[in-house]
Order: sequence, then C-alpha cells, then structure tokens
Amino acid sequence: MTSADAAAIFEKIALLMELKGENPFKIRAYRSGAEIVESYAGDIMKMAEANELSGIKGLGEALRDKLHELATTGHLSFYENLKSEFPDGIFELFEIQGLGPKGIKQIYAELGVGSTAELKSAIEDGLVAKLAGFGEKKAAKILEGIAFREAHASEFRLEQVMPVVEQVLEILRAHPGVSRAEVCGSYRRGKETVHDLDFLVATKHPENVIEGFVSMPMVIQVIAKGSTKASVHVAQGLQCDLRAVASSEFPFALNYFTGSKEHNVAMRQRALSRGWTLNEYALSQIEGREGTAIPEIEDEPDLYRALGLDWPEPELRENTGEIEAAEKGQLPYLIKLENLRGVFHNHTTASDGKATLAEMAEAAQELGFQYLGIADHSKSSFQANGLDATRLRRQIETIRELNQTFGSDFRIFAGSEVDILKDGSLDFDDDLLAELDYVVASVHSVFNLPEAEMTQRIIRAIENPHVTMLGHLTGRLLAQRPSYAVNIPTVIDAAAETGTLIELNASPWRLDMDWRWWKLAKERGVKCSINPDAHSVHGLKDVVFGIRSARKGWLTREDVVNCLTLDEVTTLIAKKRLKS
Ligand code: DGT
Ligand code: CA
Ligand code: CA
Ligand code: ZN
Repeated sequence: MTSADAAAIFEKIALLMELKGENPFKIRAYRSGAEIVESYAGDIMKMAEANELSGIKGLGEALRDKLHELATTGHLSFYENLKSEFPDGIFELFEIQGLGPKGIKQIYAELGVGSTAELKSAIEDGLVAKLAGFGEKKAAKILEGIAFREAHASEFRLEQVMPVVEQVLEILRAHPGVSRAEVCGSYRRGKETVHDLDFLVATKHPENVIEGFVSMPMVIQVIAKGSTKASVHVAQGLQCDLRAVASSEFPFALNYFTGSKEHNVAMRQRALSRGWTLNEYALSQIEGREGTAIPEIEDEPDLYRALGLDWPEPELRENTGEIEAAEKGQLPYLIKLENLRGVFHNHTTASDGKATLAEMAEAAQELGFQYLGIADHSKSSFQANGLDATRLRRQIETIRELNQTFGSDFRIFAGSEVDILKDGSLDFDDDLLAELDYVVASVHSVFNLPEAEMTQRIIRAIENPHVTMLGHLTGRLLAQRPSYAVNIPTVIDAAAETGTLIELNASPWRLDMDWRWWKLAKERGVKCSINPDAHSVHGLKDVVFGIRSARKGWLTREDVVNCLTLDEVTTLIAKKRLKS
C-alpha cells in the first residue's frame, strides 16, 4: 500500500460520508487527511506501520489509527464496511460531468441509482428530470456527460498512471534476471492520456521475469501470459503489457514499442531505402540486395545514426516533422523540469485552495522556485469562493508585506485568475487589475456558446492590456469533459498581436492549451507559461506533467516565460500594459 493508495481511500471515505450526510467536519478531516498523506515529504507509510504519526500536524487520532491499519494489513475495515453499504458502481457516478455529490446523493436516495448504467436508464425513463432541482435540461446535460465518459473510458490520465509506471519499473529493475527495463508506448512519448502501458525488459531468462511480472502485488487479473510477453490488469482496470527481449534486441524493441506507429513507418521506410529491413528485433540486410554495411547498434541513438538521423526525444516521435528535423540536425533542445524558475496561477485558502499564502510560498521555495504567482478566483466564481475587490485588495497588501520578509531571491507576484464573463468583459475593473502584478484570464462559465461567439469573447478579454495570460484555453477535462467550441488558431493570432501569453495548464486533468498547438503558437511568437494551477502545496508539483506536454509541443526554455530569472520575468509581465 503506497501513500497515494491510502490517500485515495481517505478521499473515497469522504465521498461516501457525504452521500450519507455525515458531519461536514468529519468529512473535511478525511479530505485534508488525504492531502496530508499524499504530500508528506517522508515515508509516511513506514511511520504509520511503526505507529509514529503523532507528530504530524492535521492527522487526528482516528485517521492515524486508520493509516496504521492500512500500512500493516493493506485493508481498512471501516472503509470496507462503509463501502458495503453502497452499490459497487457508486464511484462511477462521481466521474460524470454535470452531476455533483449533492445530486448523486439525491438520485441514490430517491431513485436507488447506484451506477452509470442505472443512471442512464433512469434518465431515459424520465425519472431524473422529475426530481426536485433537476429538470429536462439538466438531465440531458448529465446524459451527455455519461456519453463522453463512456467514449473516453479507456483513457487514463497521467496522475493515474505515473505511480503505476514508477512501481512497475522499480519491480522490474529489482529483478535479478533483468539487465534493462523501460516504459515505452504513448507514456514514454509524453501523451496527455494513455490507453495502456507498455514495458520492455532485456533479459536472458524471460520466463522468470514474466513470472515476476504477473505476480506483482498490484495485478488483479492476468490477461495473457506467454514465454516472452504478458498482459495484466492492475488495480484501476488499467492494462500493462510486458515484452522480454535479449539484450542485443533491446534498442530495436525500445524504438519499436515507443512508437508512434507513424514514426515507426517512417523509420522503416528510411531503412528500406538503404537496403535494410527494420523490425522490433533487428536492423538487417534485405536478402539479395547489395545494401550498405550495417554499423553496430547498442543503443537507440546508434539506430538513428545508422539511418542518418539525430536522436529525437521520444516526445517528438509523432511523425510531425521530427524525422526531417533530425536529418538536418535541427531538432529542438527541449525544455527540462530544472529549467523552471517559478510558477504563475496558483490558488490559496482565500478562494478554493487548501494551503495558505504563507504555506504556498514556503513550498515554492522548497521546490527551488524564485517566484510564486498567486491567482485566486474572482467574485463571479462564487462556487470557488472567488474574491471580491475588497478581499483582493487585502490579499495584495498581505503579499506586499510577506515579500518584505523574503530576501532578494524570492518573490510572490500578486495576481488574479479573473473570470472572462459571457460578453468577454472581465470580472474586475481596470483600476483594480492595474494594482496587480499580473492577471490570468479564464472562462469558467457559459461553456455552450457557438464557436464564433466564444472565440470573440476570449479575444475581447485578451485585448485588455492588463491581461498577462490566457488560462486553460479550451476548458477541457481530460477523459471527462470536452473542450468548448473555440477557434484556437484565431485565438493564437490575437495573443500574438496583443503580446498575451498562453498558459499550458499543467494539471493532469487539463494540459490545456494542448501540445498539438504549441508549434503554431511558437511560429507566431506567442510565449508559454507552464502553470500548475495548484490548489494545494502538493499541486505545485504538477509542473512535471506540464513539462511533458511542453516537450511534446516542441518547446524549449526560450519559449517558456517561467524559465526566466526573477528580474527578467518581472520586466516581462509588466511589458504588455506599458505598451498600451
Ligand atoms: P496507446 O493507445 O495510448 O496505448 O498508444 P501506444 O502508442 O502506446 O500504442 P500501443 O500500446 O498500441 O503500441 C505501442 C507501440 O507499439 C506503438 O506506439 C507503436 C508500436 N506498434 C503497435 N502496433 C503497431 C503496428 O501495427 N505497426 C507499427 N509500425 N508499430 C506498432
Ligand atoms: Ca500503450
Ligand atoms: Ca500496448
Ligand atoms: Zn481556472
């Protein structure tokens, strides 16, 4: 049981207690407990096992005992009992857009609906529309949410799969028969979601390794098991494939199983034009054809070199120009996590965040950042406890005071994530915006406008000289909610013209603007800000997901403003409004 697993159980307890209408304080204790467990810097599970949790702030006795039980037995009887009071499908309902905990509670209590399938037929039978507070329109909206969720049920977000990847690689690498182990496929290529995970090992004893793989603790079902490959389902229904090859075959298999399919096709054609064949095991001479001699290949870069190419980072391998760039020695030098010097767009307890301003500042410094941009919600986002003008002015003041306590090497920027209203006007007037160091403008409501109107709405917002950057451009939630209709190239052009930055929202739920658009943005001269949109101390680390997507979008440190030093970035965020 990892700390992430334990945190997920606390989170589920909170959901179920909500359905039962239990004491909100108790519910909150589980929520914040989940947060503490997940973000704790040390090995909290080991401490729980040894009953050494008493020093941890915010973990009461009840939660400490439960964590101890989880750490020692892998189970929690309290949770098992609670869960048994509900149908198995109850958690599915929390993944449907347009339906909140209150609504779930109501349909469960009044209609006995406890799964997506039951909800679907209840809506189709007209039962949901008749419930108090629902109606035809809301019921139809929920049905759309179900359809989207079903269509994307086989997609997994990075925050779901990353811990699995790390655990599986650790197990494979610890196996005495394994000389090399890598994750391949869409995960290695940095895709925003993946369908399954593809692992590859080099070994002389494939049977032993396969045996170890199918008996990993997280395996819930073995789908297939052969002498050199196997497929299993792990906890959340996610499939993991394993291939075992000989050490000499490893570079070819690594390349093949990393893909993409389209990149592989281009590679194979290049090999053919040299009189060679390329597959997942080898590069070999075509029989009967006088090809050039094949150089020795020990690693992936050797393979690319043999084909006259520089080594493209896996994120670039979508056959969208990387082969041509690799041929000309023009591959981009992709941004790295350690290039980030600070982050914009983060929330605190003033709106819907879980950590205070001071806690966020401390965490940012611990991560080695030189600056932290705060951008709490504005007043129209009342569901997120958005700040009104008075509260925002008070926050600006607090930030200025806090900044006095830091040396010259760290600073908090006072900002706001200001709502773009339906007509493209902003939630605060210009006088107030001018008092801020920077402004993120985002759409949080009225998602159903026609494309032209939505595009105009966003453009009007970014034409405001105080708007430093555009937040989560499409509003999508990966595998859960589609983007609203918006013409992205037109918005990119407007951003270029007005000198507005575009956010790459690093939350694994968003990764928005999508990596497929960054090449265009870069061509037009639009700069990127990688924003964790952190709602907790832990959330700051979401920049790792943003970096993956930025790399996939061909971005270098020159393209991303939060690679700038504190002085440089201070100048940059003031530039747009000075110009006007
Ligand atoms: P996904 O759908 O997120 O799992 O995406 P991938 O890219 O991981 O796809 P997957 O797991 O089906 O296959 C892993 C890699 O194996 C893929 O990126 C390229 C390679 N591959 C699979 N099938 C083919 C094929 O039919 N032709 C070629 N050239 N390569 C293939
Ligand atoms: Ca895959
Ligand atoms: Ca696969
Ligand atoms: Zn937002």
